[in-house]
Amino acid sequence: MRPILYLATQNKHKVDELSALLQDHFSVRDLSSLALTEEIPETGNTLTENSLQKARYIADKFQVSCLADDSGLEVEALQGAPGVYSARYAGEPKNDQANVSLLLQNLRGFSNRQARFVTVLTYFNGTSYHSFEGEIQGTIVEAPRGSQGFGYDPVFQPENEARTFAEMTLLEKNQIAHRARALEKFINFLDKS
Ligand code: ITT
Repeated sequence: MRPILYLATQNKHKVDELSALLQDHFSVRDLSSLALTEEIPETGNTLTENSLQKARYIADKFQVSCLADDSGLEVEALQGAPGVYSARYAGEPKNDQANVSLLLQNLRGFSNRQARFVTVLTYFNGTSYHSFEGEIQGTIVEAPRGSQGFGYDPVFQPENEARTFAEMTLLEKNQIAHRARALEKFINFLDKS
């Protein structure tokens, strides 16, 4: 029987992407079966700190094995912004469209559109915490394209691709993206331990 793994995220799109990649290894659960009413806090200064904080929060509160995800988009011409502040780039409450609009506005006039997406996954196995990082390089396009995915997907075009992430299916994105690359490291770790 596959062990149960809770996904310590309140982002439904992350649940979809992670579940598709984890189904052979775990019986994956989202947080809907746990009595969580508040937002999971993320007050760290780095993706790694936030990822660990989210995993700890769910593990401490519910005593379950879990996997947390903190991700960010780092844009070269903006000195790495929005980075760890990607979710709230345009302020509270979190809003994907407002974040994308602000990003395009702040990049207006820049010829350097180089960016990278990074995910840090943190796994709690019942006794210890383990983090795994994945990244993908790409560029920020001039105007949003595509209707799939979420967040910054309509403006992020991965390297060696003519489409943005939002023009790809979930399966196509999952073959190359930052989250999938972090997850591959996690699976390798599981296979070795
Ligand atoms: P949880 O904290 O509950 O996991 P969140 O949406 O707040 O969910 P993050 O703190 O990791 O997640 O925020 C990252 C931001 O970057 C957020 O605005 C996302 O929409 C965006 N983002 C994360 N992964 C992405 C991806 O694969 N494609 C596009 N945008 C993404």
